[in-house]
Amino acid sequence: MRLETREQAGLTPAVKVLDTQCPFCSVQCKALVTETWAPGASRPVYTVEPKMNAASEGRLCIKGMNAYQHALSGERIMQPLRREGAGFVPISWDEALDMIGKRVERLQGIYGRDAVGVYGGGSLTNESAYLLGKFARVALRTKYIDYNGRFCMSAAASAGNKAFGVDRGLTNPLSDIELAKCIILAGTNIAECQPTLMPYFTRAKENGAYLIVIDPRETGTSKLADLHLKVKPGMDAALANGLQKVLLEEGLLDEKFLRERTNGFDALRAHLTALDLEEIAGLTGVSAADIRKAALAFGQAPTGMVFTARGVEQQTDGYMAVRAFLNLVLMNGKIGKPGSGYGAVTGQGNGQGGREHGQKADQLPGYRLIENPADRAYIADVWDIEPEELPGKGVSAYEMMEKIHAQEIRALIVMGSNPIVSNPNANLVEEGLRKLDFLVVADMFLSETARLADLVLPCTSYIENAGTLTNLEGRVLLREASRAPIGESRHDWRIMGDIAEKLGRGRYFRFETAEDIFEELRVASRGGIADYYGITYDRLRREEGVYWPCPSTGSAGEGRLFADRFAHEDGRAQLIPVNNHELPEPADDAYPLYLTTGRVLTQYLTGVQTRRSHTLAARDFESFVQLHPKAARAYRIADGELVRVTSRRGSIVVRARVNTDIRPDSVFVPMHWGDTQNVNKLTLPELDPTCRMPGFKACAVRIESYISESAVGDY
Ligand SMILES: Nc1nc2c(c(=O)[nH]1)N[C@H]1C(S)=C(S)[C@@H](COP(=O)(O)OP(=O)(O)OC[C@H]3O[C@@H](n4cnc5c(=O)[nH]c(N)nc54)[C@H](O)[C@@H]3O)O[C@H]1N2
Ligand SMILES: Nc1nc2c(c(=O)[nH]1)N[C@H]1C(S)=C(S)[C@@H](COP(=O)(O)OP(=O)(O)OC[C@H]3O[C@@H](n4cnc5c(=O)[nH]c(N)nc54)[C@H](O)[C@@H]3O)O[C@H]1N2
Ligand code: SF4
Ligand SMILES: [Mo]
Repeated sequence: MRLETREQAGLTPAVKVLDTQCPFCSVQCKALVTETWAPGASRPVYTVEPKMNAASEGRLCIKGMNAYQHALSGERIMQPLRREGAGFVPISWDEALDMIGKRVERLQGIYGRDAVGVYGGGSLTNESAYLLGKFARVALRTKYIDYNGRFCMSAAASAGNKAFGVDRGLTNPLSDIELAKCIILAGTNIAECQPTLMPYFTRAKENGAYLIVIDPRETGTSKLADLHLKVKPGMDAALANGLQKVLLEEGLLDEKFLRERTNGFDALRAHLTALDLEEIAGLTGVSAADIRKAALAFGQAPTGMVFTARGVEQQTDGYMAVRAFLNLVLMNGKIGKPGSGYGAVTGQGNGQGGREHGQKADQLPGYRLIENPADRAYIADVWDIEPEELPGKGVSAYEMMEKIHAQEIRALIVMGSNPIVSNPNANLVEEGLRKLDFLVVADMFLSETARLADLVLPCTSYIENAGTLTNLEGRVLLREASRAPIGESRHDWRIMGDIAEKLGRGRYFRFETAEDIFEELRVASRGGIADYYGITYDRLRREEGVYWPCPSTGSAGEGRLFADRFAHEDGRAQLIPVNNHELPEPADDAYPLYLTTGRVLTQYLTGVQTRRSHTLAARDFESFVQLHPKAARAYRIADGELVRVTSRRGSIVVRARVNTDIRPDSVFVPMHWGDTQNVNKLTLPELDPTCRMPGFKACAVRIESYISESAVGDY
């Protein structure tokens, strides 16, 4: 007879440790989730502890600490769901896959292959993001694929590509931050959005760094600043022009660097000379004295770094606004050295890797271009198809929604996004998605978008799904998974393979593990800008992350870029004159306030996951509108009351938070809530002409008390 162990006999707790990584932001903090079954207990207890790794240095924020709660939530979808009337019925995978095969074939038969679109996300692992691009082009053979990163990284990505010849979030490793003597944080709220990075900035301050924050609001980040420039929403390009003008006037230029390593300074000089600082002060709402103070601090510091995030980038001039900050860095020669560089603070967990391997409308793996004949030939060879079989380029995320609305796209497969809440001009997006002949959503939960679907496919969560993710530094990390998929949920990459089989294209998608896919990705990215060829799972296990570009298994990967040359063919960076932005929708008598949008510490994106974590939901259960006491007085609104916020496109109702942290001419609403609190019902459909980024962060609104006039407070 076999003796029971003490654990099997229920005498000591059964303990299982899951070695994992937070599913949320771009820092990708490592964590250990421990599941303990006490003897006789009916459910396990979970504890979470941070795990040491180079980026997070062993920290975790409140979202990472509580992420396991959504993964283990009773609301997880356990089986494929088919729409029936107003509700859903569970069906088998066989039925679900059959349905996809038949509907896709029928719709493509009638309307052509491009009638089916694919919409991905920056939470997907590199393996799934890579495969999604291949799935669209090889299984569905459609040109329409794009992803939510369009709303996130596209402005900084195009600016990096044009200015430097490459786009990688940070040009320097995080460890360089403490070497910077002046740091500009423009439109980035690190304290709430990448909280575990804050110690890098506090260490820099301890080393004597001067910190400048550019944000229309006082935030957890600006509280650390030596100088806070409370810019008017959308006016960063003008502000950055002002900073450059002062550098020019004060002779704070790195002439040698400009001569030897850049192109385009003469045109930039002429442009800056013609600008007027007082006019810029008027446009930006920042005094000329403060602009001068900031410019001198940056220009005179021996080292310095500039970081931008969505405050600067989610504008209809996002691309040019980032270019303006890159001009500033280059004019002063502050790049490619220890403690000097630029960073676009990446957003989603795999916001970096998710934009490198083919989820974008115009892209093939390794940052290759779908319109470039050599790139097409290379990838066709890796995929074992003819180059002519590859479709051309499609359109950006929001433009796909317009094509859906116009019924040019008749079916959509969504993987890793909740577009009905996260797209601008959400009313039009919802109208469009309702018109689709066939909407398939792969998700862990019935998100607002999944609720509209014809078919919902249950995918695995971060603790079940192994794969690589690339953090904001360009460091590739391996997320292990030691928990089996719950219910009948399947990994995203498996779902794609299963659908491909039904479409008769299965032979291109027969992978057993995520590592098998990574092995193909390595080859597909080889020789591209984002070269992962030298990275293997084995190395990732041993080395706790490897930076790209990494062309060979012997290569260490590059932590700091541009020490000797930029990635353009001539090795030089490109400067460019940038116009002061004109807002697409200036405030006027009917819509007198600027609405800007963003994030709070406890919630993540459209909140589908964080609202299902009881600890996080309890902290911020509903949305709000932040407004200044002056605005509250003018529009007779009391703190805590319900307010209707209206733009030319729609209206929402949220609770007032009145405080002096925000400019009197602006209001702020977070993006984490859907339905009647979906701030994107208000935002603009206009896109940046270069990168197709929406202007999420500046449109005109009016506000009024929702309940009654009698609730007016006395300030
Ligand atoms: N807690 C939390 N963390 C997150 C996320 C989350 O949802 N929740 N999302 C992740 C993702 S995907 C992303 S992209 C990042 C986003 O990270 P951030 O870009 O840092 O976050 P946001 O709050 O969108 O915007 C940053 C700041 O820009 C300011 N801002 C608004 N308009 C303007 C403007 O016109 N100019 C300037 N200079 N500033 C302006 C806002 O007041 C805000 O404080 O965060 C990641 N981390
Ligand atoms: N007004 C306004 N709008 C914004 C922004 C803003 O600042 N203001 N920010 C924009 C930005 S930067 C971003 S990144 C977007 C993001 O917005 P969305 O793309 O909508 O991102 P999420 O809310 O993370 O949606 C992800 C969905 O995928 C599911 N999911 C999570 N992980 C996985 C996975 O591994 N596989 C699959 N199949 N599903 C998964 C989640 O449950 C959730 O339903 O929003 C943009 N919209
Ligand atoms: S949300 Fe970001 S900072 Fe917080 S634990 Fe997760 S990865 Fe780390
Ligand atoms: Mo993002």
